Amino acid sequence: MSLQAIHNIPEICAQLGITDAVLSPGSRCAPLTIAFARHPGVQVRTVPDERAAAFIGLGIAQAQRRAVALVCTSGTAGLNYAPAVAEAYFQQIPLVIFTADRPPEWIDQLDGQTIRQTDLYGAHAKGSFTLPVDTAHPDAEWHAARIVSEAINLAQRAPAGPVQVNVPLREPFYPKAGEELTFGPVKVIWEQTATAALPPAELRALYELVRGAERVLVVAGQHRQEDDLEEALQQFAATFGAAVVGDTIANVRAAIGRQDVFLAVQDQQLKDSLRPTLLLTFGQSLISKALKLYLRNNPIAQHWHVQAAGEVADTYRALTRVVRLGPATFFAELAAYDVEMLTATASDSALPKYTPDLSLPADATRVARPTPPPGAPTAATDSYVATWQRAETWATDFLADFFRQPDQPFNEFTAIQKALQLLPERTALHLANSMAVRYANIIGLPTDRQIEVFANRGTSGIDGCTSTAVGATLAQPARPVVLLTGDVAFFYDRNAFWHNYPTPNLRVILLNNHAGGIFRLIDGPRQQPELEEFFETHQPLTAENTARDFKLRYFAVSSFSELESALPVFFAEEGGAALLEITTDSQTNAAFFEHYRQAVKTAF
Ligand SMILES: Cc1ncc(C[n+]2csc(CCOP(=O)(O)OP(=O)(O)O)c2C)c(N)n1
Repeated sequence: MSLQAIHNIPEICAQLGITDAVLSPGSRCAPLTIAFARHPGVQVRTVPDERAAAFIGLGIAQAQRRAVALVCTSGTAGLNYAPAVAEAYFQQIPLVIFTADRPPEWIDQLDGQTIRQTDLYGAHAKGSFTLPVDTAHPDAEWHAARIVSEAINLAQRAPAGPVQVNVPLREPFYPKAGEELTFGPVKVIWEQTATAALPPAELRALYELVRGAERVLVVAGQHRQEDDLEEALQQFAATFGAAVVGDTIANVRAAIGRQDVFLAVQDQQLKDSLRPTLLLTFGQSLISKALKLYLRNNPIAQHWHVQAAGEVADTYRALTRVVRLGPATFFAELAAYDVEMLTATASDSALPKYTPDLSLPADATRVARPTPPPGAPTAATDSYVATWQRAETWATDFLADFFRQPDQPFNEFTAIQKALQLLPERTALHLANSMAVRYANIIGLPTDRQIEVFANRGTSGIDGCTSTAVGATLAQPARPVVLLTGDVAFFYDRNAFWHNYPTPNLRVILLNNHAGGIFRLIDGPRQQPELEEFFETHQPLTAENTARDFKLRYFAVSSFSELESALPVFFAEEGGAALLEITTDSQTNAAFFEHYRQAVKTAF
């Protein structure tokens, strides 16, 4: 049987822009493994635990902003990819997954390592293909190559995501001793993405609607950092007097970010004054429960979601329009249109008039629009923005005072606040589920250091947060990667380190409260007698042995003074991969966090 169709696979990957593959060992996958390992255009790494391998692949794809190939053997190997596949699906990260399989006649015949692999990931993959088993005929070889091109294009097409290619293979699997593999020549199919723009009439219609809206609020969901988006948002906000709000995972540096604090207060007057008439959203999920509930519970006249392609969620039960544009294009085009309007001649009076119903609900407090200063380039108002900014300033000041309090018990909330302040320049910050990402979202990040934030919020699993950070570390060895994680998430995913690739730029901050501390902080489990055994799941481990096993410099702290002395050495560039274990008590953490919650309420 010819294996040329298999040898062509890494060649097609390389030609279509895939530079990295993560392999896991097995014999059924040997032809794929050998082809990838010998192809000069793809960097391969091997990770034995497929769950970790797939999350490492996801971390690499995230960091490089392009698809990564995964290769595993038949049987449960591919099933172990499933958590990362689901995360990639909801976070829209392209993965091309090659699962080796037995030929169809041997499925369900009591052979080992054989399961039903067709469409293995079901609704959590964008597609599933099966390669032909016998590819000796030129048409079959062309068919196989075409499938691989189609799979890669599908994975990368917006919204990006995971795609499975099941590869049934018959023995013999191995080339003869000394046999050289040839890669191609093979035909690939390129898919070109057009940059979308709105037809002029529609752009004008949207412009008029935004211009007519009394209070415009932009809420950014999880999104990659993008300079052109940042710039477009700033222009848009300045032009229309819009407020821009985003969680840490939205990666919009100029956004208002302390909503977890000021929206937690019980002040309906404040909430009314912040309420938009037009809500514009883009990106994926929010961390801030306070913001999500606020938007759900305070009816909004119009909600537009801006997303070039793919399904759109009606997260706030208010969705009235979907705009099929990339967010950077949308915000830039509307801001630019405003400039055109202002420079237009009197013939503009012939423009069609729009009279959108964007009025505030009768019960909302109105905010007066100030007169723009003479000569101002736009007719925008800033008073609505100022209301949000005042809340932001209040919350920032409140937090600074709160964390400065003397005589605090050693607790993880304050420990994180201290650690985040010292993050190195250009850190890729990976926040594990669940309290790590929540604490960081409340506290906020230094704004002067170009920090980019990642979190597995597609499914909010605790099962691959470390592996994802390790993948980022491998993909960007010159960039500091800091993982902030709880102990259950950390010990769950220790196989993230179980491979032979150095990660000198990785710094893991482990918040070890010997439990799933979140369950003591949320209403429901914390009131139950089953809390400790069945929700928090107390565990006695420390990470010292893990650090020794995987050659991570190990720092252990259990007081503020120890933490403060350890942090600069821990973060220092020289020295290599390090793990800082911050040991706290979950009851103290819960009491301190409750103290914070009460302080917010009473301070406002
Ligand atoms: C795969 C998976 N299993 C279970 C959960 C439910 N869960 C959410 S948070 C959590 C505990 C996490 O504990 P830890 O990592 O110590 O962080 P902390 O709660 O202390 O912040 C669990 C079990 C999940 N999110 N993902």
